[in-house]
Amino acid sequence: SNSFEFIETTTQGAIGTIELNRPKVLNALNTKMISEIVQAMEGFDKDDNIRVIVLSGKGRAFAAGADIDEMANASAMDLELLNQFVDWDRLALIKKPIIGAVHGFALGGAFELALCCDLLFAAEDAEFGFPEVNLGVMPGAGGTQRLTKLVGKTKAMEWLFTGKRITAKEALHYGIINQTFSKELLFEETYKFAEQLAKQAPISIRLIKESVLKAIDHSIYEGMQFERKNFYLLFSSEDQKEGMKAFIEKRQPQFKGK
Ligand code: CO8
Repeated sequence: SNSFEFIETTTQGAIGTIELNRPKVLNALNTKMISEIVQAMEGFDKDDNIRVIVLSGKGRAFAAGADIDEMANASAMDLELLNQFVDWDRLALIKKPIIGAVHGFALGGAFELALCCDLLFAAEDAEFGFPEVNLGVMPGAGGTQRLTKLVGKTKAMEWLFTGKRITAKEALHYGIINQTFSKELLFEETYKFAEQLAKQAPISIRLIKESVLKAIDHSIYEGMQFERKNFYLLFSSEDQKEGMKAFIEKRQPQFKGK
C-alpha cells in the first residue's frame, strides 16, 4: 500500500490512516497527491477490514494548501482540461467515516480537504484559513461553499475576504472542529476515538453519514424521506437484529457490518 509518492498509508486494526507526506514543502497539495489521497480512500472504503479512515499530515503541518509552484503558470484552459476537481467529487462519495487530525497549518486547499472530513480533531497549535485572496485567487475545492454552510455567511465572508488565520480555539468555538488536544496527545486521542467508532455498528454509521450529508444539500422534507428509507433499510441488516436482541438479553452486541 506504500506505492504512493506523496502520501503514506498504514493500517492499525480497523483503522486505515493516510498521511500527507511532502513535509519539506509543508505537504503542499499537488494534483498527484490529491489523486493518491482519493485512491487510498477508495481502497480503504472497499476493504472489509477497515471501518474508520484517519487523515493527517507528516512533519510540522497538516498542509499549507495547494502547491503554488504547480499552479503559478497555469492558464484557465489548463485547469479546465486538467479537471482536477473530479477527484474532490469522488472524495465526497466515501462511505466510511473520515476523521481529520490537524496540527500546524491547514490553509487553502488543505482547509478544504479538512472540511471534507466527517470529524475534525486539532492540536492546540492548529491554524486554519483561506489565504487565497492574498494570491489573487479564491478557494476552488469547495471552500466558499462548505465553510459558509458550516459557520454561516458572516464569518465566512470575513475569513475569505481577509485570509486571516483561524486558531484552533476559534475553530472549536465556531463548530469547525470537534475537539482540540495538546499537540502531544492529538494522534493518541484521535486513535482512541477512532477505535471506539470502529466498534459501532458499521451500517448504522454508514447510513447516518449519508443522511447527515444529505441534510446539507436538501430540504428537511426531502432529507426526511431519505432518512426514513435508510432507517427502514437498517432493519434488513443482521446488526439491527443483533443490536436489539443484545439489548433485550442485557449483553454487549457483536456487530458484523452486514
Ligand atoms: N505551495 C508550494 N510550496 C509551499 C507552500 C505551498 N502552498 N507552502 C509552503 N511551501 C514551501 C515553501 O515555499 C518553503 O519551501 P522552501 O523551503 O523551498 O523555500 C517550505 O514549504 C516551507 O515553508 P516556509 O518557509 O514558508 O514556512 P513558514 O513557516 O515560514 O511559513 C506558511 C508557513 C505561512 C504556511 C507559508 O509557507 C505560506 O504562506 N504558504 C502558502 C500558504 C497558501 O497561500 N496556501 C494557499 C495556496 S492556494 C490554494 O490552496 C488554492 C486551493 C484551490 C484548489 C485546491 C486544489 C488542491
